Amino acid sequence: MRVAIVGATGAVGHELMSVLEKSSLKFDELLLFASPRSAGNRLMFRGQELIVQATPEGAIDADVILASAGGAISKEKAAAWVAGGAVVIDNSSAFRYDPEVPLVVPEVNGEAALHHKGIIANPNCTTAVAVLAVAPIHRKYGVKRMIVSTYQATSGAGQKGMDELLEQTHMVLHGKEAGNEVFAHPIPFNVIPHIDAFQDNGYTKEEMKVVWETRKILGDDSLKISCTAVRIPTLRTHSEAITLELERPATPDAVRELLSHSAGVEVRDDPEGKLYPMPLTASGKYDVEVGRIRESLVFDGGIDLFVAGDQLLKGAALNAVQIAEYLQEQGALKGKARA
Ligand code: A2P
Ligand code: 11C
Repeated sequence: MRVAIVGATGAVGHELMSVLEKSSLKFDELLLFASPRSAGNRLMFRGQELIVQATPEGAIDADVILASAGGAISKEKAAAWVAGGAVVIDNSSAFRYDPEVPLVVPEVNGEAALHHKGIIANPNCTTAVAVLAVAPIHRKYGVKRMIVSTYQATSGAGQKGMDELLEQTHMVLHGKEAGNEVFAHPIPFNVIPHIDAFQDNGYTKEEMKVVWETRKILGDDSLKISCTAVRIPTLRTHSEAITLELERPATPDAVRELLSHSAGVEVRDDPEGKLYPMPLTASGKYDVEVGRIRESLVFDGGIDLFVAGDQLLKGAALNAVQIAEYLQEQGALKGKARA
């Protein structure tokens, strides 16, 4: 069994390697690919030095390809990777809305992965983090309407996003004016309600991804969802305030109890003890923290909550590796014979 990472030198690539190191996925060899700029770079994996290769034009001789080099690369190359016999687990948005491509969060709809035709899509990180908390509530109480406001870390824009936060904060602290290249405005000491391109309806693409992807993962096109996505000056972990209108009334205690048994979720909810989800505590964690669970003051029987999830992990690298693990556990991932 051979696994390849395309985009190994990026922020998600780095996390993919660290998640794979600890993963139960059985494989014999890991291949690393990035742009030609990184060819020849050496990265450590399980005590061994691996050499990064330039991503080839055509097929890659691997059984699983974890792609995290952006949508353009995935669009250009995924067909050749699939034709070469690999299962592609794609982190980009390139194929998420293709009805032929399953969009998978294993704790929620893992079974969908078994119906792939070569490509499985990993959701947008904001969606993945939200859906872990919302899916169990949806199953038990039926979500009718969902309103989300996000607080998204700079690593959502990759390594260059984190670099811009650190470099520009340093500028401000040394009395200089902050600039911006990655973000629409200077990010230090600011919040920016603009992630990805504005659409005709006034929402950004990031906000619409939450709408489209949550519906696809939960398998419910009737769900009404609205999102405001905001970039904040943190390094990692996306936080989200979520309001849910429900078909059947829930109580905060019942939701706390339900989520305390839900996979991928850590209930962190003791306001008196100053215990609630935060990037400071959620970063580096596999589980998504959920807290501030309370009765909605707007929707009778509805629920308000706050989540914080390390989006480089559950929103990207961890989810991708979990999909591969799930396929292997189900006997749906086999290495091919090689000379
Ligand atoms: P490189 O480091 O060589 O530029 P991030 O999301 O953190 O910005 O990372 C993007 C990842 O995608 C990096 O590993 C980057 O490699 C890789 N990448 C960028 N352009 C290409 C390309 N044309 N072919 C393959 N990989 C690419
Ligand atoms: C961000 N959520 O925080 C975005 C990054 O669709 O995979 C992930 C984009 C995507 O900027």
